Formats: sequence, structure tokens, C-alpha cells
Amino acid sequence: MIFNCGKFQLNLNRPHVMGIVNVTPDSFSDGGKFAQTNLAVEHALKLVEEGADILDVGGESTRPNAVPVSLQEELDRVIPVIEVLVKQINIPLSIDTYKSQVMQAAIAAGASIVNDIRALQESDALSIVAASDAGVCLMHMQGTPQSMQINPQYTDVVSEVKAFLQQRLEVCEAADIARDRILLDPGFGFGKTRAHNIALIQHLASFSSLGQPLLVGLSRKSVLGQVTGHDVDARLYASVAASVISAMVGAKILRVHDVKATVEALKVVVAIQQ
Ligand code: YH5
Repeated sequence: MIFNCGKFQLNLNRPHVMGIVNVTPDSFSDGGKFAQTNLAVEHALKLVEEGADILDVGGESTRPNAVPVSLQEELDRVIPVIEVLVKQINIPLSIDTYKSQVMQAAIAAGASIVNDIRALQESDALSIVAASDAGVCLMHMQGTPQSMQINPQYTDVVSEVKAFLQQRLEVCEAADIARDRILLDPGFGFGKTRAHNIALIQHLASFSSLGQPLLVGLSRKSVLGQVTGHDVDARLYASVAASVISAMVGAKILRVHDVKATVEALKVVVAIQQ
């Protein structure tokens, strides 16, 4: 399975690791914009050394109840980081945003993938990606980051998430975004209860019927806290387990905070899948 994104062509015959690079003041102490950029770049380079295949740069927290940031603030956070990283590394950079102006600026700065929790539903997002050669990750979310965890409801979470992704895939195809540029993601934690997330993991293998590579983001998420009883800073083992389980049932890209541990665990998966 080949994934085309910008100048990169990823062979997804083995699971790939997408390392998370947050450029937000709550993850990087507030010593001004220059310091924030440097800390994010430093962290990104560490993830590359640890074996990341892709880096996902995000400037707005989309955790439940997170405060939205302005367009200008998001641009000021992520664009300098992308500009520095494209010159220093040779793996695809992904921009984690739903704002079309951020997508456009990030692609211009050298980002190869648009990772969109809104699946290109915001105005202009579809045409901006279509006019580029970037890859895209279409994710499912019920509601908005501000409201999504209040009372998530589904009749059948698996078929509803699948139908949404199928529909967004068709919209992308109609807009001339080739299938080999598209990743799909069930969106763990985005408008889902513990039971919804567990059901999606149980049926993850069935998402392969959509015919696209699957990206899974479970790293440190609440469902792992609910299962283990641990706070977000003590979810490493559960996160690694989640990546291993996901890869075993067909996930091609694992979006994670803990790259070194995940890369090593996935070597065992690869050895078994041979
Ligand atoms: C994702 O799944 N997630 S941002 C809450 C946490 C820990 C982590 C309570 N962007 C995804 O990582 N993009 C995010 O602890 C994403 N798939 C894709 N494609 C949320 C996040 C997180 C939230």
C-alpha cells in the first residue's frame, strides 16, 4: 500500500510511526515565540532520532474543552517550526489543523500532509488540499472539540464512523484528490465514550474494507486512563499496547507521543507479520 504525500512516497507495508510535535504553551514553557519554536524543533529532532517516520506539528490543542486559538496565533506557532524542520529532516511533516489558511501556509512552508480532525469540511480546505500534492488524513469527530465529550451518542458507532469516512473519501475523490493521497482515521476520543472507543478498537480490522490506509491516534488518551486508572503522564505502557493492538489488526500509521517505545514494540509486530 503506497501513500503519496508531497515529494514523499511511503510504502505502508510495515506500520509507520507519526510523532506528535505540540507547539502549545502548555507543553512548552512560555519563554516567548523564539524559545517556543526552538523547544518544539528540539523535541521534533529527538523524535526523528528515535525513529519517527512522520512528524505531526500542531498549534492548537484539540483536547476536550481546550480553548481555541486565533488563526494568527496558530500560524505564529506552527509555521516557524515547519520552516526550520523542512531544512533539517527528510521525512514528511504533517500539519494538524482544521483551518484552511493554516493548511495553505503550512503546505507553502513545506508540509507534506494535512492532518484534519474536521476531514476537510471547513470552507476552502478541500480545494487547498486538491490544488496541492499533499497527502491528507480524514478523521471522524462527533461535535466540536468544545462540546464533543458532553454526551456522545450513536446507534452503531462503528457503522456511523465508517459511513462518515466513506462519504468524505467520496467528496475528496470528486475534488480530484487521488486515493493514494488519503488516510482515514476513526478519531479516538473525538465525541466518543469509553464504550464507543472500545467498540472501535474491537472492529478496527473492518475499516480496511474502506480500502485506505488507517491512521490511529490512541496515545495517552482518556480511554487508556479509564482502563488503567492512570493520569495522562502515566499512560506509556497502555499507549504502546494500543499501538501494538492497532498495528496487529491493520493500522498503518500510529500517531504517538512516545516514539522510541512505540518503534521498538512495532518491531515485534513486524517480525510476527512477516
Ligand atoms: C487523532 O486521533 N488526536 S489531538 C487528549 C489526551 C491525549 C492526547 C487526555 N489529533 C488525533 O492527541 N489527529 C489529535 O489526553 C489527531 N487522529 C488524528 N488524525 C488529541 C490528542 C490527545 C487528546
